[in-house]
Amino acid sequence: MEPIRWRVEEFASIDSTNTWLAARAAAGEPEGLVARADFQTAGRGRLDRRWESPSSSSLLSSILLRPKVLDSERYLVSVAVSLAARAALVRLSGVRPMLKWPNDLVVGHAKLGGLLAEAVKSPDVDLAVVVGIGINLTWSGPNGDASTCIKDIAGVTLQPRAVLDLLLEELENRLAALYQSRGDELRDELRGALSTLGQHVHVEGPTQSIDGVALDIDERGRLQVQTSREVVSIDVGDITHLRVVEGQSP
Ligand code: BT5
Repeated sequence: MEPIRWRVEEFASIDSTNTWLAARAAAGEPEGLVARADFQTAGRGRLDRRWESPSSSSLLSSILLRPKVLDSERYLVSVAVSLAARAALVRLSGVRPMLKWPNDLVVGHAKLGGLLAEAVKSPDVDLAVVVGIGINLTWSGPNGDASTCIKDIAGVTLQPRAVLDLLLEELENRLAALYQSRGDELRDELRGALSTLGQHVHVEGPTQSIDGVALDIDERGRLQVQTSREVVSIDVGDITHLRVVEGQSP
């Protein structure tokens, strides 16, 4: 695989790095464009949720990829970004966050960061995926004990750009693995990083609500949940409609 040529555009303030990058993707921008902002006036989470962060307290970034993978493996693109972020944080701070299915970086039960992946279709070019990531570095988030930051955990102040540069380096390796080995390596790394596995989960969706124990993810990234009656697959395609609440290990 040709190395990706990363091109980082930095902003003191922007509405949302995902919104900006999605517009560039729709206009045909090649993969590798990355946006990073000190502040977002309209930072977005999934659905209509907001992503909040005082200026210069977090990594707020979005990455444009045009992955040549099967539709069923597209979820591995944001998995690759989460795992790359995790590896970068370990190297810079010693903090090893876990991943909470489908899109959170957590330390214990506290949210350290989140991902927002959006597909952008435009004529005559490969499908684009914009993966946005927010990681709290020096501000512990809006939700008391339910959110946290690297400074509170490890006592170190990381620079957002340094985290981003290392994240992109780690991402390159994982994308190469994804393109070469059809995702097996990434799925294995994901299994080792998912705090959700082995936990009691309560999954709320638009039409159903499920309680059970998270057993595994399958090859399409679906969470396998053992309920009292059967094993239910929670589709990663529905992630924007689902909330997973983790409980105690069984
Ligand atoms: C996410 O959504 O976790 C995805 C967050 C993605 C943010 C990045 S920043 C760069 C890029 N540009 C954007 O506009 N977005 C991306 P979700 O799972 O829906 O979680 C949102 C919920 O997390 C909110 O409703 C709050 O409860 C909580 N929250 C908001 N800000 C937070 C923060 N800084 N730390 C921890 N939790 C936060």
